[in-house]
Amino acid sequence: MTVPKRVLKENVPMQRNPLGCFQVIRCRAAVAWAAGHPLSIEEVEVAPPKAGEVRIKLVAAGICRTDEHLLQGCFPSAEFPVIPGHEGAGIVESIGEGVTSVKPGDKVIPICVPQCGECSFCLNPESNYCLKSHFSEPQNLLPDKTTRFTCKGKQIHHFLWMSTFAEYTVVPEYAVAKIDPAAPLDKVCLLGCGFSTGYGAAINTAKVKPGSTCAIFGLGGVGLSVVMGCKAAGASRIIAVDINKDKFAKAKELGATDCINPRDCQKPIQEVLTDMTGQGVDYSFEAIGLKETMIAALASCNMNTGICVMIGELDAGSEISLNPMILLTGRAWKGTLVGGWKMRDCIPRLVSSYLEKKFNSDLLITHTLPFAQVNEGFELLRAGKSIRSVLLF
Ligand code: PAD
Ligand code: ZN
Ligand code: ZN
Repeated sequence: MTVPKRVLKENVPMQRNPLGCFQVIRCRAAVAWAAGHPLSIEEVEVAPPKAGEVRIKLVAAGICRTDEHLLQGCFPSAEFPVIPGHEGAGIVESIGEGVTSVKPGDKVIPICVPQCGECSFCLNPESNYCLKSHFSEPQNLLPDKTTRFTCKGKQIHHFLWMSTFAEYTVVPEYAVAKIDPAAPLDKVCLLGCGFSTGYGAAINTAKVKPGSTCAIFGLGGVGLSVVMGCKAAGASRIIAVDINKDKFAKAKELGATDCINPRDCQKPIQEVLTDMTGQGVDYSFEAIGLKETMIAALASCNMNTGICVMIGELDAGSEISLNPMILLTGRAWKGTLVGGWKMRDCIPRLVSSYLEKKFNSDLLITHTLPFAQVNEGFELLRAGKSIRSVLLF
């Protein structure tokens, strides 16, 4: 019996069996079988979406440092084997029962902080932290506590409900943002995490004011997006800090006024920044994920009105010890998840701003690789040679 196949926009085949039910799709995915091992490109089975779920054909996926934390076994609550990846863009292939906000053929970005729209945090206009987020509910399995991925007879875990290092993935409807059909998916995939996180950390979390002074620790895809956000907010001095001087040219191109390598300094970087600015910067951002740079970023901002935003992720179980006097004089220490955006509402708007050329996140893409070279993408990240590598499926 032949399987009826309907071809959707952009040639996405809908995989239905003769009874009209969606079929399991066999496709390639990058599987991390255990921590500390390279990814392995495998043939996996991707089950059809259940009620309230969406199956997406990925077109492009960026590599973020958070995926590296996962591969090294440092991500809280992750479980192996797992399909990593959380910065992707694709096309809806099929939808489960009850899904109304997207349909097959729609261009989408899966979002790593969901927006259920119903919990008290989703209803709070000041918050983007949905109670269905991974700190509340592990996202190693889909919300019904089962996986849609199998490989060689084994169940494979999801990552943040995204698992974008696969040709097809299944995510809950409230973790999908529908975007403008004109958007180039190989570029706007960065809006799924890195760009939105950094840009939003400046605009939404710190609320950088015009004429202010900012310091950004770490000039990867996230930190450079903070530089772009500070510039867009009208900061007059943007000091970029990194131990890799090869990042400085891009930082300057994106708006940094000064670049500093702490290893070239005779004093601790917080003292250097305080000397440079008088009382410390108005806003500091940590986009690395190290205890010492988190403390240095906090100490670099003005002791009275300074705001320090923590973006980098520490290894699972890490703790920071701090003299509370550092906060007593009025400094504020804040964290941000994907830049404070309510992602289902805001990612489509950010995509529109991208299309209107209000920012150029393409400047963060240093490498474009075929999906099969995913390990090469991680090598470039580890060697400090890439900002963002985008994998194409
Ligand atoms: P990246 O590895 O591309 O960039 C990190 C940068 O930090 C590199 O340029 C390094 O050279 C630099 N660096 C390393 N050590 C030091 C040091 N001691 N002093 C100064 N600079 C240093 O990472 P990324 O930009 O993809 O991600 C940055 C962090 O942000 C990482 O911890 C990631 O997990 C986290 C992140 N958080 C969120 C969130 O929602 N909070 C989202 C996305 C990424
Ligand atoms: Zn919610
Ligand atoms: Zn990320």
